[in-house]
Amino acid sequence: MNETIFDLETATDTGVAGRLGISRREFLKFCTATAATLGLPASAEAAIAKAMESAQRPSVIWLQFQECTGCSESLLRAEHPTIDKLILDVISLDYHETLFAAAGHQAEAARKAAMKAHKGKYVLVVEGAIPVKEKGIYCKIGGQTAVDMLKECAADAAAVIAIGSCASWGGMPATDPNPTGASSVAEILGKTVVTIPGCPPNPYNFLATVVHFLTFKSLPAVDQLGRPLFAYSRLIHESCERRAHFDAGRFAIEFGDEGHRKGFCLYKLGCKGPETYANCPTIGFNDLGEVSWPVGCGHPCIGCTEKGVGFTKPIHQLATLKSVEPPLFYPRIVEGQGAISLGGAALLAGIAGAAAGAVVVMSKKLGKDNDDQGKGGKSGKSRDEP
Ligand code: FSX
Ligand code: SF4
Ligand code: F3S
Repeated sequence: MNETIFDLETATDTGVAGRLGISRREFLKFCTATAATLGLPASAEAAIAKAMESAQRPSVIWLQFQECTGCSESLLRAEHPTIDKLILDVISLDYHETLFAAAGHQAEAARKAAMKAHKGKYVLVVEGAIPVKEKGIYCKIGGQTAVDMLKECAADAAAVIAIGSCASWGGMPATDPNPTGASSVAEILGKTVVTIPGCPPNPYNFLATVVHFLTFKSLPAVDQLGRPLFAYSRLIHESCERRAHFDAGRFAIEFGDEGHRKGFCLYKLGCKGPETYANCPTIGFNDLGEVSWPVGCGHPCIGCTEKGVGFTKPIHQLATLKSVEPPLFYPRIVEGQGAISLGGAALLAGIAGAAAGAVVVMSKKLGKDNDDQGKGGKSGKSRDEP
């Protein structure tokens, strides 16, 4: 059987790239990076590019309940190529309270119309927790409780994605004593849904999930909490740029002390990286380089992606060490140093998820001398620089 060959060289000249106002090269780089984020081989680039070129944009209904809108904000603030443009190009956002120009009855009518027109085919994205105490009166939209609106919209959805920690497991609104009975999407629907926790979540994890759905017509593999394995299968502690200091017993003890200024490990300041599953250190936020994540900026991870850790454990409480074994992907700081190409790193990282993270960590760790480690591994360069 002859398969249709998708021509990467020509297909995007007038397609997504043209619509977004970015170069074809930038678009293909994005497809490659998304494939790596998803833990897929580079050959998946063509399939991703083809799916994103498709004229059939899935209808998305985006609900917002008990939250701060940080999830939407983080999506809109991402750059290179601007993720908001990408998202709005590959999906048809038919209902979003913050972004809609419409208001009141007009907005609600648009939601109902989209649900009817795309029955069984639309993607439902939920941001924020859902209060259940006092029959759900603590969050109402257009006179309807959040509980009822979620159930109504989920009934005919092709897929449900809970974005942010609030929707994923209750997050900040569910903090003890949880006066409103803030609950997760899965608790309300009584089934596992795909969750993208984080407060806010990393927009690339959401985008990669949507691209997976577009490309393969299915959502990515998830763990028992609904978190995509490509993003949440590794502890932050495994990929952290300060891990060599942890292994060497070099810790910041107080904010601003010598260890803190030198970029030592933040474990004794309460860093929850050792019990938090997320890819923050490997993909960072906002394309600002390797300091653009909490620990990179000198603040302990508070475990915002992890139920029972974020907004639950006091910030200065020591983390539970879920794994004490040093990572496989970089040498101890007392060992000799070598050099490795990105290609070689990718090969060793394999394709089983978080490959991009492994590449970044290996490339950062190998080829650096002990003195550089003592400075916290900060080169001042962006991730894209050699
Ligand atoms: Fe929650 Fe998202 Fe934190 Fe805020 O809306 S995960 S409070 S960043 O916005 O839901
Ligand atoms: Fe990094 Fe925190 Fe682990 Fe230290 S404890 S290595 S700062 S994740
Ligand atoms: Fe959250 Fe920790 Fe990442 S606080 S953003 S899970 S580094």
